[in-house]
Amino acid sequence: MIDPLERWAQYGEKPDYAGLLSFSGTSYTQDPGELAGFDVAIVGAPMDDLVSDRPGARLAPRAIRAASAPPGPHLEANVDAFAELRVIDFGDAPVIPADPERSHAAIEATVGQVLAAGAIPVVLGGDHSITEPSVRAVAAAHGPVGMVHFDTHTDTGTEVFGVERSHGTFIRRLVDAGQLDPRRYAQIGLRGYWPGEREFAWQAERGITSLFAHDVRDLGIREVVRRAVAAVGPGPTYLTVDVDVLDPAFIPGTGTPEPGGMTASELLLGVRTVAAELELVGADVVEVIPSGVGTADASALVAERVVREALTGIALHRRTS
Ligand SMILES: [Mn+2]
Repeated sequence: MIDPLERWAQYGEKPDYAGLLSFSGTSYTQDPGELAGFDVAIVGAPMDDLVSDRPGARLAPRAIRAASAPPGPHLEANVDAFAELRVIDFGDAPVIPADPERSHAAIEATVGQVLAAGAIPVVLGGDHSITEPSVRAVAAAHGPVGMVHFDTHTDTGTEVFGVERSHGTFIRRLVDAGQLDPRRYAQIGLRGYWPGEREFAWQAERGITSLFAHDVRDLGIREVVRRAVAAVGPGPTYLTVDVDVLDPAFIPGTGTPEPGGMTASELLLGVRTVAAELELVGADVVEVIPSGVGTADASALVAERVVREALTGIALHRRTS
């Protein structure tokens, strides 16, 4: 295990731009035997072979790690997640360029190692297809999961350009395989022009809860999240955040941008609330295309804060449960 802070120990923090690249400067290991005792492990899933529009999300795990922030208490939630949780960076899954099936197998195996150690995996995508192997591993450990899914799109297609394994189909595949419980599944932030009647009919038949971007606008984020939390309820729950749920103003780099989205403020509060109120057993943030270096990368920066809000919520959840 490597502690990137070691050389700056007397200051209690290191400059974001210096030293080994790990999430928030946490300790780093690639040895599953060293995961014991950790509450959360960060896993990179750097693949974007299954995106239907703009590629580049394979570069996101490094960019999110580089868009870091100093440690300390969350000023609104009044909790320091890194003081209350033991968090480790478990490195990247050994993905294979241009071989999405083997990359998915590598992601499932690496997330499985985190779960076997009793830690919560937090996965940095990658295109949104990486949620399929990640949830598969989580369901193998915990049984079928509930889910809160922030996204512009439902990702419940049967195929995209005739391709069944895609960043637009993994939700249907997980529901059909029995790994995602549709009655404990809520989507937040839907808008735009896809999918169509057939997909929404399929969703309605299975009891999936759909909350749209116009619901966030008309009801407010607190009420929308309250409805999602009520729909999901008790039991193991997975959080997936496709950053294209944000308005492109907040996320200059993403695979399939759609105007008219949520603000960063709404998303960060929503993620923290979901993590605090539900029983999170896994999470991911996906579809970030880096567009700058370090904290100059606004897309990676907001994704880094999404992960921090999830960690803050997990810390709050453990205080009350
Ligand atoms: Mn998506």
